[in-house]
Amino acid sequence: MKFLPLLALCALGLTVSARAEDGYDLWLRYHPLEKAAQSQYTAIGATVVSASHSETANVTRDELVRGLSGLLAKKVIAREAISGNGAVVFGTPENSRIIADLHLPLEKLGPEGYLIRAAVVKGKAVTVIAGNSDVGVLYGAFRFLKSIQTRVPVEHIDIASAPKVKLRLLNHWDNLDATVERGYAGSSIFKWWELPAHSSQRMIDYARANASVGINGTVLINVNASSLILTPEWLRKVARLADTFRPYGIKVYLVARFSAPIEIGGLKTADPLDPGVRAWWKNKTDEIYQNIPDFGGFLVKANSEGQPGPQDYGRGHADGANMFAEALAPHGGIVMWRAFVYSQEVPVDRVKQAYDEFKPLDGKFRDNVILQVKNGPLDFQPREPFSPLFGATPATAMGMEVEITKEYLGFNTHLVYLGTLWQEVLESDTFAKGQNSTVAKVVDGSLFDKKLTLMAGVSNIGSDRNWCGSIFDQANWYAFGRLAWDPEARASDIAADWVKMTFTDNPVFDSAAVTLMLGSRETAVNYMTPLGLTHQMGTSGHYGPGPWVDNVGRADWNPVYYHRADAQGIGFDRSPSGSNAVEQYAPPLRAALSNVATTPENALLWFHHVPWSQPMKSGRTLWDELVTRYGQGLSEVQTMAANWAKLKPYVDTERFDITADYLRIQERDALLWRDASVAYFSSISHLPLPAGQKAPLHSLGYYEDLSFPYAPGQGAPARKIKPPPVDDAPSP
Ligand code: GCW
Repeated sequence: MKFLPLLALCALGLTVSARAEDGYDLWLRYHPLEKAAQSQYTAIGATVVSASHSETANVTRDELVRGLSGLLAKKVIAREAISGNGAVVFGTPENSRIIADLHLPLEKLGPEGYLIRAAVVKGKAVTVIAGNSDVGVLYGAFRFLKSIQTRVPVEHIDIASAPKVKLRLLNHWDNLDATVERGYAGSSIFKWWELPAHSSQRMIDYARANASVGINGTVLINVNASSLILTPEWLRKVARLADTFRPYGIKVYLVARFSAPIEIGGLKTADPLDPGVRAWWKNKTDEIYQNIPDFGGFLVKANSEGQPGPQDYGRGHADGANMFAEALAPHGGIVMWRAFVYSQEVPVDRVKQAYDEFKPLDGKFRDNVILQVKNGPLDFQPREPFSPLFGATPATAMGMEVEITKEYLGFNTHLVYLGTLWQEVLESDTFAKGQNSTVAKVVDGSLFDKKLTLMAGVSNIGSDRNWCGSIFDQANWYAFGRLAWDPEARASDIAADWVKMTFTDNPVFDSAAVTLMLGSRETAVNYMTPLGLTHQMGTSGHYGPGPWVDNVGRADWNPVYYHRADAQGIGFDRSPSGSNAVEQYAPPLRAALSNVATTPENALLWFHHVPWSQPMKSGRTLWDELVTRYGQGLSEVQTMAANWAKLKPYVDTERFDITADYLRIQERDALLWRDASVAYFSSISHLPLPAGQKAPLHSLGYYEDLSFPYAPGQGAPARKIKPPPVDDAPSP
């Protein structure tokens, strides 16, 4: 940025960073607050006080020193005793005399909660950050810094917070060769080749960022797993990472490939009831704990999409899960057993299959097993109803898995804030125990009084300098952590905090950026899959539109399976006259969803096959409404891009530009989605476009011929390569 314009902006009171920012610092930038805001915090002195030198206390101290000196633009030093007013004192009653003597109400905060309070110690005004464990205190330190980053007054601060969910985990779908399944931010951040000799600074920064939002565990490898990770050489690599993450309260977990006893153990079977197999897993688990004493446990994808599992031996999911549970129990480890199972051999509506499989197993799992259920019954679509498994298994611990990486939502280039999607699911009422039995209450364990609770997020982190492939995708990592801590938190509050911490505290910028984020998911639904349509993405890559696709080997991987459009209408009949998937929901919902008139329009085509002529709330017919929604999605992206352009004066060049460029890509893609979908469905409905709606730019054949063999995130090399049409072919 040139000198003169910068001066002019300063004169206008705008805060623009003169140096380019690449996003590496995430929401932990700690740039000096504007002068006016700094004067709010003059009571905070220049010392950080702790008597503890545990690894976690040391990183807490360093974070506070770094944060306070950055934000308040002054020299802050660490001490062991209070020397004057304004000290920030942190610790637990065990490691700090000062905190013990204050007799703070810490009992209800559990092992990871914190209390931040203004207090007077020996006549000096101080701020205390206390908890029952060092990690709780670390979370408190991040919260204190957040208060300043978001310009909350702290003079009379009195905040107590404890996580409502026990396991707040990232799931990496990272392969050992550094590719990332469904990853759009470069290659894996885990440099297995260099481990265990070298663990980079980036691993520390990764742990810091996770701890700052309360994430306390990470599954390091893809659920489509390699057994190799369980061999001695690789376990040493894992142990080095565990050592790096430990000070930040982050445990490591691994995926257990069901067939490992055969692949690396030399056994003839992996039958979970075979004594030799059970002994093998017990020994393997003991070996893991010798390397990593606080190892978290196993995540397992079994009998799903070609992965091996207990059903290969005629056994059930509970047999498989309990075998691991038995091996882990003596060490305090847990099993996360995925409920993402479906089979084309089963002639049942795919979205019913997980419930059919697991509902009868309720109560059959050991105490250290938790079922990990995707938020919706299908597969991380732009919109799905909540999975009917939530609320259906009172005797089984159940956690929720969401996808932070945007496999079905335009990868890293589309701006889609997922906080609103997850909030919509979490606040859905399952009616499992009458009204207000929300999914959040299943997830936080309060509905069925469960102690083992879990939120898992499929990571969007990669080797890109900005971590997530785009600046706004960082918000999804941030929001995941916040919602895992408190599943009843509001997506709008989270977005507002993130914007202030990531960019600036300028009300003009903040309100425009938050508005952009809050509308973005509905916009994507509109241009991709409006009115309850689902899984209309092209084969394999899942990026662009492919509503015509009907040639993939298994029926339920084809978009035509899901939209079921014909000359009469469109949608999947899941009412009692159709697949009757509605029966899996509790009675009041079941009744409402069985009927077109009482099904929310945003889920209409998920539950019903509806005539094109059906009148909608807008007064339009279904056909006209569908076409209108696609167009609306496109025009909303155009508005997003125009609104972002207006924010240029408030943002550093690099972060402004990447976002502006990506919005242009999103606009191009929204047009493609709209035109391709309208072209295809017109060919089925044979109806004219509603007045004012433009004809697609190209013929249907043009769109059908597009192919994107190199779309990232697919892992395996492209199966079919076709040259793109010569004219203005979009690229993925
Ligand atoms: O959505 C599908 C993805 C697969 C993924 C699978 C799963 C890891 O397309 O890439 O595999 O879900 O969740 O297991």
